[in-house]
Amino acid sequence: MATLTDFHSLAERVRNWGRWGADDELGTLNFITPAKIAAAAGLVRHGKVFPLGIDFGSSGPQGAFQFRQNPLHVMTVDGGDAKTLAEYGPKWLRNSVAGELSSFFADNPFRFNDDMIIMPLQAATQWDALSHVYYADQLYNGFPAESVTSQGAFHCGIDKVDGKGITSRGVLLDLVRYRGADTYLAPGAPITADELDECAARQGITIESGDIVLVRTGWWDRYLEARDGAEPYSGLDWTCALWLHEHEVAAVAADNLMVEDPASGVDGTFLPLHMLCLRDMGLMLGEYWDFSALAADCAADGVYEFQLVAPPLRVIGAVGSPLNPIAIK
Ligand code: UVW
Repeated sequence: MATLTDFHSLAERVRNWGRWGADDELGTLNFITPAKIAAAAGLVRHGKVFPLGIDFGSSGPQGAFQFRQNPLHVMTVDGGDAKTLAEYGPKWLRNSVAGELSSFFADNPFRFNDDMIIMPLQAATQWDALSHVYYADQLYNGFPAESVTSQGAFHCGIDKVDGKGITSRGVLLDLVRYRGADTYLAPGAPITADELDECAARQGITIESGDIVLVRTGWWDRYLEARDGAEPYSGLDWTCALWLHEHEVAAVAADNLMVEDPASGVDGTFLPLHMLCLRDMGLMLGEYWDFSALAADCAADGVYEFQLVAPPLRVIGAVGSPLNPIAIK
């Protein structure tokens, strides 16, 4: 087991503070250059589209933690309303929603349905913004922790990365096939940097500056069988921070709940890779992505690179965002 001293020494090696200027809030997304984006578009050869988002709804994976709930989808106007309110609305409630709707529906053929969703931004397929995790009272690039207020994050919010898209060359590292696992990686065996290199080599792929690396652990496939959000899993060992740093990876996403392995690996800390990536490196993490269909296609044609298009929602000051990323081959 590593110590906090080991953690701080790795933090020193991977820290990108000041690398792109004192005001920078993009972090490793700076590795995604215009040339990189143009080259990534050139990876589209067949017009095959793979949505990588999970369902947003009551069947989601939340429940393991009390502070996060599954998305709540609520209809605010529906077909029953059209019939009933047209007839009864004005009689029931004047100057009310019912009265307003009845005025839309009465004496004309126009009908519509509306809905809304209530959810923690971290409940399903998501990006963690750089303000999501920090330690020692500082966010990425030294911004003060108190700049994240009840009104949102004034620094390192998800809105700060809007200009980057986010789009780049995506590379899938299929650790399930690499380890020869059935459905998913057995819990208790963190993925090491050597395995990432060996997996890439076996897939015939080179990790390049500005890539967004997708790590398949098979956990999402396991979730769909077990329907248990607390299902144990394996993820990246905390020391993979150095691998991500040395390869100039722009962002990393996984098909599990936290990207990193739940066994911290550092005595006295929780989620050390989160702290190193988000706070020290300025590297965003994607969680609860679904790689099943993409992985099957990559195994079939042997091509593990593609254009990845993964824009977050522009929620001002949010510390994360839901999204439906797509890979295009
Ligand atoms: C935390 O780090 C608390 O959550 P997540 O795994 O969603 O990033």
